[in-house]
Amino acid sequence: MPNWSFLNSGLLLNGLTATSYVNETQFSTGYPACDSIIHAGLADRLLLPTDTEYAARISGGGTGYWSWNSRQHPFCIVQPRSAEEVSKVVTALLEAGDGSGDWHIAVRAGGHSTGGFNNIDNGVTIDLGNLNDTTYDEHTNTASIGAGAHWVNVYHELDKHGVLVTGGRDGHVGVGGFLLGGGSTYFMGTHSFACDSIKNYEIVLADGRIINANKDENADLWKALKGGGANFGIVTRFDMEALPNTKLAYRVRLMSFEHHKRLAKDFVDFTNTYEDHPNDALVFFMRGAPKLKQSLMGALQVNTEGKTEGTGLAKIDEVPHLPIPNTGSYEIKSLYESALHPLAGDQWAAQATICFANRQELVEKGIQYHEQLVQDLKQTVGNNFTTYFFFQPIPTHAAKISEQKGGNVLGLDNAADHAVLFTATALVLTSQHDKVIAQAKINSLVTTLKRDSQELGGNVDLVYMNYADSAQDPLGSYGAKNVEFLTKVAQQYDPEGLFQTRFPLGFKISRTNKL
Ligand SMILES: Cc1cc2nc3c(=O)[nH]c(=O)nc-3n(C[C@H](O)[C@H](O)[C@H](O)COP(=O)(O)OP(=O)(O)OC[C@H]3O[C@@H](n4cnc5c(N)ncnc54)[C@H](O)[C@@H]3O)c2cc1C
Ligand SMILES: *[C@@H]1O[C@H](CO)[C@@H](O)[C@H](O)[C@H]1NC(C)=O
Ligand SMILES: *[C@@H]1O[C@H](CO)[C@@H](O)[C@H](O)[C@H]1NC(C)=O
Ligand SMILES: CC(=O)N[C@H]1CO[C@H](CO)[C@@H](O)[C@@H]1O
Repeated sequence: MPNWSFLNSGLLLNGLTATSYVNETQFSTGYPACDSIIHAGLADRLLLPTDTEYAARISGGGTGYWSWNSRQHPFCIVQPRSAEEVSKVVTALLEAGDGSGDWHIAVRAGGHSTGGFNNIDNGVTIDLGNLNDTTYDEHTNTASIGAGAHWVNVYHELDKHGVLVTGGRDGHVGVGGFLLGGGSTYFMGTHSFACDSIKNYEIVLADGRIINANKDENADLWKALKGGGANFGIVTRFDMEALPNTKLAYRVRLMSFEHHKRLAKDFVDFTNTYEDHPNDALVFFMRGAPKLKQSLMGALQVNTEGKTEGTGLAKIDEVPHLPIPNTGSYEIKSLYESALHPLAGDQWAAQATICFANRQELVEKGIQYHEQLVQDLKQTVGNNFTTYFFFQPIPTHAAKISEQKGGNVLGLDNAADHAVLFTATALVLTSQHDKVIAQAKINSLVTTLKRDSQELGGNVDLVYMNYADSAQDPLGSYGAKNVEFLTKVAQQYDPEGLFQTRFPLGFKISRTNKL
């Protein structure tokens, strides 16, 4: 007798979770790719569009994506809980088809990137959110961190052991994407990029193998992963060198626009002398909004040893700040506490980045272009947007620290000048159309500023992956030698190029504008 029970269960997905299908192999989710996960024994790791958690995972709020840019709707979301399960998922999905129908695979860690790299409409999203364990081994002073964790949870766990790692500043940012792109932190002056403190990567390759990459084992892959992005496999765990859990001196100050020239100079001086005060951190920023008469100038000021006086920030401290609640005075707090107030997302986000040499006239141009952008967006986008421009120092001595720790692929090794990492961001509430307008304005502005830097002899090639728009070429910016190296390593660990083709999202070495 044929079993017709699917008429009132399997065929109509209403209210059913993937688990119901486990023993009913004649029924299909409707997608061979999702069925392949069931056949691999991972039905209860699957979220189908009919599951309530599926919608929650895609929307904003606590568990969703940071920006609306990532609200694609995959065939299904798969949430592996171990490296072994990631391996099974990768193998099942790659065997499920060749993608000739143009379905592909996305990988999500913390979900904070804004380039549309972490979710997919036609395809399956591998969600690493359950790989969120943090453990600490005091014998080796190593923190082992799951790729899907958020920094605030990492710090909370490490706090219990009296240690920290040089991770993200905003606690809700994810570990995976952040570390694969480099990682700019409060510890730039003493430890350079976050990726430079990674001792070992556990990674699942396209052929399903789970391997380690460190200075002794697969050392070429270890180096390539330090800034090389999602080109080699899925990293499941990062083992990082831990530091004593010092208290930070932390404050955010907002200042009147009238001080902008003075602040540009102070920022440049801070960067020029960074090596002499390496425990300080400064993120200089601007904030604009349609209702503000003038943009605000801002400084996020940190000393990682808890000092509030006699630091490299003393000159900036002389600029008076505005009496705005929750800003102004120093707080002495742990890295965990400082990560507790993430920047709210739930908007469309437009963003692009370049670096330039640490020259006051280039910082001032950035400031001037910010004011133009705000006027432009008032005309085009209207009343619902916020702009942020960020300026962060990358001193030449940081590259030397990276080198001592085994080197990364960002291409800063022989930098003659201190660099300024510049990011232009606009958050838009109204529509995707308005976001595209804002993105075009930002890309045009960044192109102009790049040209200015070239004309003034202040060009720095680096396009920092973690802030880059999908139209930019961060991997290409690392220089010919690094592009060649990354190409070789990708070919060695993924000979079929599956992380270039079946995992097409993000910055791919095969698509780099070769120098
Ligand atoms: C509010 C905010 C604050 C930020 N602050 C900082 C900062 O202080 N310093 C800084 O450097 N950057 C910062 N960023 C940028 C941030 O580093 C990037 O957005 C980064 O991509 C976030 O990582 P994620 O895991 O959350 O991202 P996701 O969007 O989940 O991942 C980003 C990309 O990496 C890939 N990926 C992620 N994990 C893996 C993995 N394990 N294996 C293979 N591929 C993977 C994804 O497929 C995707 O393409 C900030 C961003 C925001 C929105
Ligand atoms: C599948 O069938 C086996 C054997 O009949 C049973 O033990 C198991 O519980 C079933 N699994 C599910 C998820 O229904
Ligand atoms: C890890 O993720 C699970 C499932 O999303 C969640 O319940 C748990 O609280 C998370 N743990 C940590 C330490 O963040
Ligand atoms: C879509 C949206 O958020 N629209 C808002 C834009 O701003 C005006 C004025 O602040 C609001 O009234 C709208 O609701």
